[in-house]
Amino acid sequence: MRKKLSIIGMPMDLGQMRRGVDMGPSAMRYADAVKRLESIGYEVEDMGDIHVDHIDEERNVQPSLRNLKAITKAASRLAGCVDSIIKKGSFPLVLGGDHSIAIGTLAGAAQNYDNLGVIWYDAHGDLNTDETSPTGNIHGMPLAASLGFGHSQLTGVGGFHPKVKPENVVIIGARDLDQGERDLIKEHSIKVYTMHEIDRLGMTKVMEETIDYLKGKTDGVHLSLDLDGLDPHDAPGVGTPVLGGISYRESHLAMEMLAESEIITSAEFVEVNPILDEKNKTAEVAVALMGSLFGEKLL
Ligand code: 6HN
Ligand code: MN
Ligand code: MN
Ligand code: MN
Repeated sequence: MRKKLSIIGMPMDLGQMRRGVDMGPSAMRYADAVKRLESIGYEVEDMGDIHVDHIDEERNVQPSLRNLKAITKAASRLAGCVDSIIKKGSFPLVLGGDHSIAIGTLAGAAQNYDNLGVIWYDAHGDLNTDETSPTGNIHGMPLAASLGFGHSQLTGVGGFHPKVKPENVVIIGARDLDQGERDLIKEHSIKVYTMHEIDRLGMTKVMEETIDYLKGKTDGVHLSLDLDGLDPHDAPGVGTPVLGGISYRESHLAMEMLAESEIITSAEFVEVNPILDEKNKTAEVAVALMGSLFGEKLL
């Protein structure tokens, strides 16, 4: 029997201030995500996009949590969809959209595992709360919310919290962390491979350690891949680029090692912004990385 994979688009841009990231799912579809995954041997079902309100009813009422209402509404819809995909025995692959969507993806996935692991591949920690955020943008808060920190409307998506435990999280690629995020990382001993460790140890060692760290103690692992984890040279179409990132080749290696490990049970590719991109390059990079994550072989 062929393995099943279900794609859901999440055209969300309310978690940050730049327009265009809501077109990320279209850009990745245009870069032939479905065909690529089918050619690896998956039975792929494209479920289309989750409805996201264009504008929040309470827009700018709460500058420390912009568009809270529309984001939590859409996150709940996504959570239900991800949960049902897992329950029917398929693999959920979510196309973003800004990173606030991870609140919904993780809420849906976590209903199916007692000890969900998370790999957060990102230049940022996304560990802010409304109290620590320098911007009020919710795309900087999804990992905190999933750990149970922050506003109750964010932590409560799906009706339970936390979705993940701090000891089951690994952040890879961090190079822009706010003070509140650093404090949270230290206080809860979250495992982080910053660019320093990636340079120093090499991606092979980083991924070996990550897989070892999560393998024994988790019963499922979600990959949340923010394209800004990569260097802006390789992935220019993102809203919050940070120089000195992970290369395209290192990222392929990371995905290939995850494919071999067979630990990943759900995934999302986020922050692709076609308006800021160069000829759909970032969407193409995302789809190429999906190829490696799902076991594409050169020979
Ligand atoms: N992302 N730390 C900054 C903030 O606004 O909280 C940037 C967050 C970026 C979030 O890239 O998913
Ligand atoms: Mn992010
Ligand atoms: Mn980021
Ligand atoms: Mn920052």
